[in-house]
Amino acid sequence: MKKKNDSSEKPTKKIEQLQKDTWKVEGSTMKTNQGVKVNDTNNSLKSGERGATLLEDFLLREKITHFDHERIPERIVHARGSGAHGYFELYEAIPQYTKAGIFNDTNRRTPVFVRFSTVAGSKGSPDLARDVRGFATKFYTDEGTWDLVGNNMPIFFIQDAMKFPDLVHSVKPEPNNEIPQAASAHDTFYDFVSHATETLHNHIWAMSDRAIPRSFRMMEGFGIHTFRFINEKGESHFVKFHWKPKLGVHSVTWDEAVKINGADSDFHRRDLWEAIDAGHFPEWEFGIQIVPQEDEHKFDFDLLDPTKLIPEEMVPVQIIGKMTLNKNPDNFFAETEQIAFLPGHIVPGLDFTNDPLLQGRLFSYRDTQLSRLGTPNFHQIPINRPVVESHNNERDGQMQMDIPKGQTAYFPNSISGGCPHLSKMAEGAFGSYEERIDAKKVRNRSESFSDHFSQPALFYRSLDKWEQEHVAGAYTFELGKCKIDHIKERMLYMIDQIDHDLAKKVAQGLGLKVPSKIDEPINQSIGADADVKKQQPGPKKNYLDKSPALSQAKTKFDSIETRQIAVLVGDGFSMKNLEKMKSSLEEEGASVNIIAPMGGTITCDENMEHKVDASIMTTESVLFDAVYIPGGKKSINALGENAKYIKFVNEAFKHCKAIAVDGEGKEFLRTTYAGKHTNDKAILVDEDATAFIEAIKQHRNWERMAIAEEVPA
Ligand code: HDE
Repeated sequence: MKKKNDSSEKPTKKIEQLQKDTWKVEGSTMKTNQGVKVNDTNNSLKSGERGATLLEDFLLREKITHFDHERIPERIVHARGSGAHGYFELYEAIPQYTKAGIFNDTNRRTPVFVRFSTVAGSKGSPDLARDVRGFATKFYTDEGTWDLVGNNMPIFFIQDAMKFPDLVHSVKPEPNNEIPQAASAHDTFYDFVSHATETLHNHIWAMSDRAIPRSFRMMEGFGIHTFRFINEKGESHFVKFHWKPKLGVHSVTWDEAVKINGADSDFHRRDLWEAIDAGHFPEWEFGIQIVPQEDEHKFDFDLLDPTKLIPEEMVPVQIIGKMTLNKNPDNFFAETEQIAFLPGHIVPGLDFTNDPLLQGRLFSYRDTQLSRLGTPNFHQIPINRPVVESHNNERDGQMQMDIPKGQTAYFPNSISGGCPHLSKMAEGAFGSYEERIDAKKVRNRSESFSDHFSQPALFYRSLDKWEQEHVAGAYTFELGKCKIDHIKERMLYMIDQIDHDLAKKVAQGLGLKVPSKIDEPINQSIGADADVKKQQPGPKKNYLDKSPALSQAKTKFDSIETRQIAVLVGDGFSMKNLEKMKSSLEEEGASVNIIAPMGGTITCDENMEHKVDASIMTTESVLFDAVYIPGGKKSINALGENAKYIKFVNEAFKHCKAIAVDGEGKEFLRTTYAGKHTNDKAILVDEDATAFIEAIKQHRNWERMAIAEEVPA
């Protein structure tokens, strides 16, 4: 293991520097942007008390003009996002693979900023849209900034950058009426997906529970493309990057997602903010899948094809580090909105591959920042600055925020002693892997990219029964929202290529039949002169029966940290019971919320007042992970008088959540659907906190799914 610099003090200072408050409000005086003290910011300058406003009012003009220009263009995709600061720590140095400092010094704490996002919706769209989530990490390393701009699914929809505008235009609101917002369930998207079969793998992931996460903190992250590591000897290894959340991978149900969007459209944003604010810092372990250069062609798929994953059962993920997010931004706009991620930001020891999607991204992101942030100097915005000094001969441009000194802005020069001077590779300069290239210039797709059905089928086969049910439900919902029959039928044909039972289920839900053939060519995402036979999706292969790592049923179920527990009470609840349950839940890191008929305070059976967290009229069952109803006769009578409490518990039952009652709570339970199923393992009557905690750890009791359907939505 190499120790490049002394670590413990310096890196912490860097994190502080990056996370420090540069803006102090306390004790400050209001001044204009030119530093002039202001004595009235409430009234404009007028010709007489009731007269016209004067053009000379520079105070008014500065304030209003700045306000008029407060918005910048939102991101074309990934507009809706939330971010946080944190740091990355390395468990194990890997000099055999890469010379990158961040992967060689276990004493470093590398500052990071992470932005999570949905893809399709506008900036103000709700958090629980069925969508892929962006998972973009900026590592402020000692050798320069590295951006790992990934998603929460390990593959992408398309294989070539050329198709990105088509994909995005098809999923965005339809251009004639700008409907629907943040939703893929419409004709143009399925028209595209059903004609471009390469999309089917990412599409089935988008139909799975991965597309409706319980929390950003409970999502995996993936770099998706195959990248390269380069070591000191100049040797290359292929690498795929993984983030594994410490809290496991968990999702909500579709019925909940729809309701959460109404009850709290900031659900994910709030969840991340509140967890960090409360000191429950989210953590992800960092993993790598390594493929030696000589094994490039060993697989049944092409490593350069971003619609394919390498099953973990074939190449294990080696965990080598951990990321912790420990600080919310001070200002959403300055940090989360203005952060600019570029897949082209890499550091020595890393390199790209010829993945044609990655290659296109290397162009696109710089271009997008120019239009979004309006200047080639976007790297000078505080959140985008590297933590190391940078010098070169780039000058001027809009919004130049530095004052470069000296007579020279060119290289070579003698006037400035040749500075800034170049570095040798041995001194840590960036260098590309010297890949041999000897090829014809062509515009087509490699035949090795033509297997479009094997991996969607592997994914579906690897899911548990309840996950498969959710996938079938999602396809049925999405296609049910489409209006054009030939698109639905074409899509059913495609699903049939993935899995026959799945196609039958979806067809039944749609009231249609699975067609046995469709127009040729099946894949129409090809050039006009392309050899159709070559471009057809190849036959479905079965190189692995199942990949358990793809299933959320195999995730971690060992913590209730940050889980939101609703406690339903009226005046007169049993304080003894509540206190006992509350302290056990809080000891495990859960958050206990008192939900009473009204806000303010509520009185327990020992005549003490307790603070109410939310009145039943202002909250919803879908915002919580589990429900507890303590005894107390008067309290239970009050719950019985309010239909919303019954709805609350019925919904918790429908969404397969843990429900615990004690004392007279049993009587209330009888008035709900849950009362009919007390043999359910996540419905706990008069049991102690340990049993309830175990049930919450399981996230949901999916065995309840079939009977939960009885409960009206
Ligand atoms: Fe992006 N993508 N993308 N993308 N992408 C953007 O960049 C683009 C792709 C991803 O939180 C934009 O700064 C093209 C793959 C994330 O700020 C834009 C292509 C993956 C984010 C853009 C892709 C992603 C973006 C919009 C095909 C997963 C949000 C604003 C060649 C590996 C980053 C911006 C953030 C953002 C273009 C494909 C992930 C327009 C042209 C594949 C997480 O430049």
